[in-house]
Amino acid sequence: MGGSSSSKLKVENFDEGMVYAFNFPSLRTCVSASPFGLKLETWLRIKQIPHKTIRALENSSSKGQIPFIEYNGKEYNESTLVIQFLTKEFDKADELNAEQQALGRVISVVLDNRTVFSYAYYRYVERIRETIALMEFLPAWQAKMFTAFMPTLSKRRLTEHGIGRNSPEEIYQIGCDDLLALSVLLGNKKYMLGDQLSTVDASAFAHLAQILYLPIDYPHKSFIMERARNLSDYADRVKAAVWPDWDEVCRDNLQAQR
Ligand SMILES: N[C@@H](CCC(=O)N[C@@H](CS)C(=O)NCC(=O)O)C(=O)O
Repeated sequence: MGGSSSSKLKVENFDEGMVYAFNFPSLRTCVSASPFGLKLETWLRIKQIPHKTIRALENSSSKGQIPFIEYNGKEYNESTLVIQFLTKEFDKADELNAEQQALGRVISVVLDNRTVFSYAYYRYVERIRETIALMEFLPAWQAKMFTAFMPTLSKRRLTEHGIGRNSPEEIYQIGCDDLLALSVLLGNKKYMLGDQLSTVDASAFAHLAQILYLPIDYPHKSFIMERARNLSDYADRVKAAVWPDWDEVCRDNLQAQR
């Protein structure tokens, strides 16, 4: 399950029992531009699992993606599988009944596999220049290359996924409808499934952070502000509880890149 051989380890002198989480570098206003990387880091914090984050552009898993972890000499990848593995390894199951667990899973699946592509279309197809400008860690040549190629590559991927076959308006409508459903499910609750943070909050927060905390005027952002305001309050609540050092993490990491 998501494991690979120890021969290509990035952390050679690892501490036994320490989770090394690989993520992208931070942006000025968001700990990671990868919703999946932010989801994993947020989950590690919620569950208070000993971990160190390695933020760099050049690392990717044996499947070619971010995030992934190295743990006791093995790589584990695919955020959902990593979380499943660590849940067992550290005995950190959510205190939820079976129905709540199932709901949490379904919410994460929608966000991770559909909603994300709605806001990604805006970010990587329609607003690529603005998006790349936020990635201050990119060397100039790479920024130029991504600006030139990302819209075409993203369109191709999103067409293969299916959502990209729709018009931009339809793509945003689909994403906003997902967010409306999330808002209804949240209602007046503190966190997605009650008073305690659980795994689904890592996922919901990570996606909302991409929409709300990047200075990009996604249609999804105005939708949340006008029609699903509880999601913005919720994201701020999770941020305050899990990431009280959010600004420092962003700032320190920006400095480290210079
Ligand atoms: N299903 C994967 C998705 C990971 C993913 O899409 N990562 C992106 C960054 S947000 C990535 O590495 N993209 C590079 C690529 O796919 O080539 C997970 O949950 O871990």
